[in-house]
Amino acid sequence: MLQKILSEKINIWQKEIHSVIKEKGDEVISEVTVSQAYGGMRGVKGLTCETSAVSADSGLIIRGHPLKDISHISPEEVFFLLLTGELPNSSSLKDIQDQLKNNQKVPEYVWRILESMPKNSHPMTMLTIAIQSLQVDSVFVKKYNAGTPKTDLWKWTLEDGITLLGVIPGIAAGIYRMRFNKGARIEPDKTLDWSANFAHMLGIQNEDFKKLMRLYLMLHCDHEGGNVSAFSSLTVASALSSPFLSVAAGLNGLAGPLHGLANQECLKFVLDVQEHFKGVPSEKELEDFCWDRLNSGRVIPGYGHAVLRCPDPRFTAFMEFGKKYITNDDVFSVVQSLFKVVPPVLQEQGKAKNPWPNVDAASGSLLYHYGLKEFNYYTVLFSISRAMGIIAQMVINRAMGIPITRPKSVTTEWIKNNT
Ligand code: AMX
Repeated sequence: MLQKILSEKINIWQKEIHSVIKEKGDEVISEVTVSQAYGGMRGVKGLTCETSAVSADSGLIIRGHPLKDISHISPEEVFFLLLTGELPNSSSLKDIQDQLKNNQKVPEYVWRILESMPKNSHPMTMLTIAIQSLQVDSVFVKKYNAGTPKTDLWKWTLEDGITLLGVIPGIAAGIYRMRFNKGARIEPDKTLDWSANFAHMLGIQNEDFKKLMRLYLMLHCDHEGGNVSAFSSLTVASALSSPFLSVAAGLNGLAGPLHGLANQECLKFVLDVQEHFKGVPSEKELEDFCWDRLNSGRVIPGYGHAVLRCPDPRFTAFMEFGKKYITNDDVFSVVQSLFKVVPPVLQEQGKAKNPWPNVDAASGSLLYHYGLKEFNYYTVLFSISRAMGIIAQMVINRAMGIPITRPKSVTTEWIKNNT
């Protein structure tokens, strides 16, 4: 059903894009300065992304819906929205949920590979190796090798993408139980939705934690096309590498401390505050603590952003969840106090362009509350969710026939002689 809905839309989108290129192909949308060429291409508009956009003053917008308006929808619904631009009706939702359930079974070779890795491997290394190993069963590769027309490649990208989304919660939960000595793996439960089944396989049998997983896996799904994980995945996919190799490439980027790994740092900071004061400090104590940290040349984790200039709506959604479901928890209380204290401190200091919290300021405290205390696992949760956005972007890029990524680089000598 999803494939049929997409086929119809893709025909329309292809025509629209062809006419945009025909009418506006020579219009200039961005210029590049020498500083930008040396500075990670920050701010250069050189890509298109249909699934989502990030606005400085309102944050993530998914297919035209500001995140704050749709933070209640499930990950399965957001995946359908990312792909098609529409929210699913009940039969489309059931169809996508069934497709995910039909792909829950983790192949035995994945467990053998994971079991043979060093016991202290980072969970993200384990996850991306497991995903890469699934390449052996890639339909995309089989169809490509059989000479499938280029115009059909999106269909096999989608098929592999759904296989991956079906299997990734089981792999991730298996990694958690293996890596942190939680006991035997827990079999999937077909009566549960994608997020609740993941919580079940982790071994955290708490109804509110299942709700948190639904929110967590929805909120991290996509953040337009130029962030490290999406951009890396799409670059690899543009060479027609399989969706498994391409998603693994992006998630290896998410495993970097400047990107997805930042969430473990943020919780560590909150726990340091709690440990330092043996509980929840007063606002004045917290303010002094933050100034001491800034004056010693360190940043306040969880605050600031390269693009946003407002509180991240994903942070707001997590705070609303915490206020609704969590009481008498020192760690969450510290997070709430930091939200009162840090923005005015950063504003007074005057360095950070954005004094507001980002997504990572609250998420760790909620996971911690429900007993998921292994910080270095948190980026795996982010990865399960982000795989949805990456796969949706990949399907659309294949359908639109976006060619291999190949920007032009220049040497410093060239810049000296030509500018
Ligand atoms: N605390 C203290 N100083 C901060 C700050 C913070 N939270 N955020 C920014 N600043 C400082 C910068 O270090 C920089 O100082 P400098 O001029 O001495 O180098 C100055 O303010 C200007 O930085 P900026 O343009 O506002 O930010 P940026 O785009 O360069 O960096 C980010 C953005 C997120 C890396 C930065 O705000 C930061 O380090 N925040 C804390 C760490 C964090 O929360 N990371 C998670 C990011 C979310 C994510 O992507 N997962």
